[in-house]
Amino acid sequence: MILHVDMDAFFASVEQRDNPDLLGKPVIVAGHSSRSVVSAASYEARKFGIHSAMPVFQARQRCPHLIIQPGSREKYARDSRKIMAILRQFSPLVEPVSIDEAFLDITGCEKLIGTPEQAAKKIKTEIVNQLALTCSVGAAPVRFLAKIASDMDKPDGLTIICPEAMAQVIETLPISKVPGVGARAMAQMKSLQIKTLGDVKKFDLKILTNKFGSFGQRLFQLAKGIDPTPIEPERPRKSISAEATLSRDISDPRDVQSVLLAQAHRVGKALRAGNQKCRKVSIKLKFSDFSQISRSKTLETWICSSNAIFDQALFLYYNLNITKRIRLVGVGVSEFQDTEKPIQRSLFTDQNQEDHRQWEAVDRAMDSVLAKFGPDVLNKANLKAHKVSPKYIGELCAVEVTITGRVQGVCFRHETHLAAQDRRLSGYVRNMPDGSVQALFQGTQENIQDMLAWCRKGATFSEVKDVTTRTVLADPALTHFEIRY
Ligand code: TTP
Ligand code: MG
Ligand code: MG
Repeated sequence: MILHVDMDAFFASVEQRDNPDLLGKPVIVAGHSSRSVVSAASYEARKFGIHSAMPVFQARQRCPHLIIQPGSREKYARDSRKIMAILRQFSPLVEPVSIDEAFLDITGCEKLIGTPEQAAKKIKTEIVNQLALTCSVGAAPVRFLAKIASDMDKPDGLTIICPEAMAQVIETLPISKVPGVGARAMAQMKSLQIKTLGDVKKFDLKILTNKFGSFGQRLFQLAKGIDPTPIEPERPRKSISAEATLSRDISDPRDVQSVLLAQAHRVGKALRAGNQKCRKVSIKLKFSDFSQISRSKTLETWICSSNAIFDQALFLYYNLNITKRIRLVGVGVSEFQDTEKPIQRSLFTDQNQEDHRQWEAVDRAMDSVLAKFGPDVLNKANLKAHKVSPKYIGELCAVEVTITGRVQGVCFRHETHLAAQDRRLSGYVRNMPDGSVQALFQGTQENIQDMLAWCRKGATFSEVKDVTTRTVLADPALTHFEIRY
């Protein structure tokens, strides 16, 4: 049997425990700014419809006497470690999956800890005795059902799905409760008239994989009560992410770029600290209307430099063509490999890879300086602001430009991109194998001249040696400015 233990209103309960004045009251843990979101809500606050991820101003509207606690991550992490240590007394197979929850495989431990019900009760008592906190426990023959069970009777719950009851639970389990079924999958579920996990069995594997890709295969198995994911005690981190709710909504791509850069730095630092490389980068954007979107990209190479992460994040961002105002920006990485493992390199020298390796060296040097002298000695690169130029008017001219010097790199291309966009230019920028950068600028004579002046000054971190130009025939089909890879 598998147990899943999840603390009740974790951050909020810790605050209530440490400050008895808060007991029985609607409490949330959140930043104090009106733009913050709720991290945790006490069960008293939930009666007002308040939940995690809800904006604080909305929570306040629902409950004017709401108590807002800033919280302390370190304190919660300390308690989390104590909880995991308790769980390890019950089974060697404990897999923490977040700060407040873990799976335990207790198969074969019956002699020591009793039936699943007895074990769950002992765990609950031990956590109350040692930490004065309650948790909810689910027990089931398979992992995903244990997690679902722990959520069935919150708070202070105990739900056991015995092998005989499994088929019935699956039959009636709302499909939205299945881990991995998000808003996008739900729309497809609706079109297939899948309401419960049991309904999935009406479809054959081919249809499911056509609709849902590899997740279709997993759904097919789950519907049959099979969850092959084992409980792995030292399960390595599967993803690292950093996100920020902004102090004001932004829409200027340069502002978005700056926030993406900051998040990419945070993620990159954590990745390198764990001696890992990743090959999947994702971004998450939340808009002023609270809708959100996320996109990810799997690379062919393993990366760990902040700039390589930033590069991919920017690529994803620009591909979305966002026009809405943005309130939250997040960057994440996943699909890890240890740095020590030999990494297959491309047979041909790829300029992007070369960039990544150079940036990785810069980042590692920065990490060690920061670790030694504190976070204030080095400043993050600030992306230059560019003035917005007059509107595009007049005849279409085209100039091919070659820029030499220390010019290649992620930032250079993207800053050139932004500068060209500001000047209403179409065309492209790309790295050349000889180390130079080639660009084509199309627009008005005046704007091209302005752009060339910008090129001579150069982007952040660059040292421009020479800018040569060649007038060429304009290509009216090129209506945007693009980064060519
Ligand atoms: P959860 O276990 O999802 O929630 P919870 O423990 O607060 O409440 P429940 O009783 O329903 O389990 O998350 C654990 C902690 O993680 C939570 O207390 C605060 C933090 N957290 C956030 O900071 N932001 C979030 O959006 C969520 C969901 C959790
Ligand atoms: Mg919890
Ligand atoms: Mg949890």
